[in-house]
Amino acid sequence: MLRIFVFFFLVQTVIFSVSSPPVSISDDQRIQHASQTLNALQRLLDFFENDAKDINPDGVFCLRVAQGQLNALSQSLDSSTQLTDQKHIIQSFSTRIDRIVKKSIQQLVDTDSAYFKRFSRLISREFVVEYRPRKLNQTLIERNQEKDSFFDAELSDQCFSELLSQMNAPSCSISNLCWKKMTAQMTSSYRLTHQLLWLLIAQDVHCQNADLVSNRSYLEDFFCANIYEDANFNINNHICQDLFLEQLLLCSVIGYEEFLRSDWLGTILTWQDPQYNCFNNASEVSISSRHLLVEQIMAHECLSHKSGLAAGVLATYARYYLQ
Ligand SMILES: *[C@@H]1O[C@H](CO)[C@@H](O)[C@H](O)[C@H]1NC(C)=O
Ligand SMILES: *[C@@H]1O[C@H](CO)[C@@H](O)[C@H](O)[C@H]1NC(C)=O
Ligand SMILES: CC(=O)N[C@H]1CO[C@H](CO)[C@@H](O)[C@@H]1O
Repeated sequence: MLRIFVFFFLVQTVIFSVSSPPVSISDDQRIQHASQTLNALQRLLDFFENDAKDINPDGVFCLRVAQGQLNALSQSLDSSTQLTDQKHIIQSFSTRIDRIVKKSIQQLVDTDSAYFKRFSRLISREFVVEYRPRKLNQTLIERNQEKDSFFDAELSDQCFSELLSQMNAPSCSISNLCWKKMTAQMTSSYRLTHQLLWLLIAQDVHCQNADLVSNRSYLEDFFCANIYEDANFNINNHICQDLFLEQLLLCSVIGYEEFLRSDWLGTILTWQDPQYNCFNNASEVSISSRHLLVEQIMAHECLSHKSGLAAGVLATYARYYLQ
């Protein structure tokens, strides 16, 4: 309680000094939500810092996504006339993530070589995608149809590798198989989120493939309209917390702000372990294979991927409230 109060106090009066008095209740609420979010993120980073050696590549990747969001927020605060991050808290969180990730990468180099090597370029730096605030397009929702949730992890990894091997290359080729699988309709669950993730990774590695560039905006609209339906179902039925966090993270980092609902934030905050500050609930976990976005159990039954996703989600909410 004290801690929340202290942080809240800092956020309101020191870190984010508002140049003019808040004009509406909603400005006030925004600051309040942001302080709750940053407080939760700070505790989560405490957890990661204490157990950095046990974070798997998937958890590291999510922390890089969180870092990208924090860096973008920090830049926007630097040029803001309304809010000032006087103690550079946002930048210090980003620096902290960098330190945590470097520690865990040192460990991964030794213990997880093949899988780690495949994705080492992806997690060597912050993850950056364009944030463009936009609305969901309801007409793109595929209703009352049988969807395919089968997730072929090997194929998915292969298509991610295809992109990563062309990082910053002047031209970028995509195999027919990957294009077909990664843009297929009528999919759901992790299969669907990984189709979107593939698009985001393409952007992060600056893949300038013509088909991809001309269809990106439509595909993002299509994926996120359907992911929203899926996410809403999961949270309303109290199932699949990890999948829900992944759905929220991937669509919100590119600007589908309808995902950043304050009632959803409230629910997510209740999932954080009050003692260990991580995200756990191992009853949901199925550790099938070592492919991108798989789970690993850390100290105190904490979950690496789920806690990483939560870090990304909290950073994205903070950006949304403060930028
Ligand atoms: C929504 O998607 C439909 C179908 O692709 C398209 O015709 C329409 O222009 C889109 N609406 C918006 C607002 O983008
Ligand atoms: C753990 O996950 C299960 C299945 O998703 C869910 O029903 C349960 O409420 C969760 N428990 C907590 C404490 O969140
Ligand atoms: C391969 C593919 O689906 N390409 C489409 C990309 O978008 C253009 C224009 O929007 C379409 O004409 C292509 O068919």
